Amino acid sequence: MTVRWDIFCTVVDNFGDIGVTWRLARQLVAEHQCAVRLWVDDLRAFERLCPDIDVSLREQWQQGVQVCQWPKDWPATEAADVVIAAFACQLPSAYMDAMAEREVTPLWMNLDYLSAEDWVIGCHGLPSVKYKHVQKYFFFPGFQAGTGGLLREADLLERRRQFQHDDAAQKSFLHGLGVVREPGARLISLFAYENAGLASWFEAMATDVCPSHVLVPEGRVLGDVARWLGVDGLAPGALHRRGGLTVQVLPFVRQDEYDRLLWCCDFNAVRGEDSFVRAQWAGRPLLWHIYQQEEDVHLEKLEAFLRLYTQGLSESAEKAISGLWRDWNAGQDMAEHWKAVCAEHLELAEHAQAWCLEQGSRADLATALVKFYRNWL
Ligand code: TRH
Repeated sequence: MTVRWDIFCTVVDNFGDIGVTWRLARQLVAEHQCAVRLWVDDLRAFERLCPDIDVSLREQWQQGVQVCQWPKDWPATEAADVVIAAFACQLPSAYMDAMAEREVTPLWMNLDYLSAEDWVIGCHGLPSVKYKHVQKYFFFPGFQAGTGGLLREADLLERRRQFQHDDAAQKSFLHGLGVVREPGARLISLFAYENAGLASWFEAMATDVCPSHVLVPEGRVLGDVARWLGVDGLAPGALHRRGGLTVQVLPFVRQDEYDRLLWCCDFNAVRGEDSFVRAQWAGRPLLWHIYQQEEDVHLEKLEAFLRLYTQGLSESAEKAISGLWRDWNAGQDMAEHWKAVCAEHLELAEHAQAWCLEQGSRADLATALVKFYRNWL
């Protein structure tokens, strides 16, 4: 029998909430033959990463997933076999009653935010609160054994490998975005929040003998880029040169295209949660702009990830990459650590591949969720 899943997503801000739940929904349908409804409260955010979405529809099918607008007046609907509340979102009370009224109690899980902190292992899979007799469980993504793993489609790494070995495919993909790769230039993608450290990084690239070509999808960091360039505003298609640095603004592309953009680049600056994971699957060195939280708790998450990620690196490569990440997340001068990262590029590139392979050898998050359900039954 087909297992029915309901995934609930409230878009707090940005694109991570919908980015993660949309990926998970598609994978459950495509690889685990589940029937999935994805309840989303903001279809406009969804439309940015999946332009096929029709924001006027209450219900629509996209890639085998039933996408439903999360209505203000909750309709009478039966609860599914498995219910996922993404990132601690609050389910409609009528839906919670529907869960409690089911003849067979559903499995109810909270899909949590990603963290490399050790406590995650101890909390993953534990019971959380109850609604009537319906028990909720914590499900934590993570990088280590004992966590729920990372979202990764079954064929992802093979598709990525083939693409990275196919110069013509990369050229044609970049061409479609209006990008012509300059011979010898480092190709860098930049997806970040506002960042005061950007000027020092761009300055370092502009004065470097090795040219850099930075691709910036439309988004929050563009204001800092425009300020550094000394221009009034920036829109997709804009291209500016300063010394050895070429800056090019790209449109915000659909999720699958964003993956390919990451696969093409020698270095990827990413942010939040989903692009951060996708950059790791690209197998290339990366820079993470972590989502800022109150009382700087995000800095502990940053350090926890660095502790794991940098294992096995030489002292100089570890210092270079950790230093750069800390500078970026503190909005500080990046010049010194950027130069060090460039000097360590070969080691960091090999390390990124090895990290990707190691993470790729673990069960992916969708498979882990399905297993959790089977074991719970
Ligand atoms: O948009 P984000 O900053 O989302 C954040 C984080 O998830 C954070 O943890 C959360 O608390 C906050 O939202 C509310 O970064 P993230 O997670 O990388 O999500 C971006 C999504 O956008 C990801 O799925 C990739 C996608 N994307 C595209 O589809 N096309 C693009 O051109 C780009 C740049 C991104």
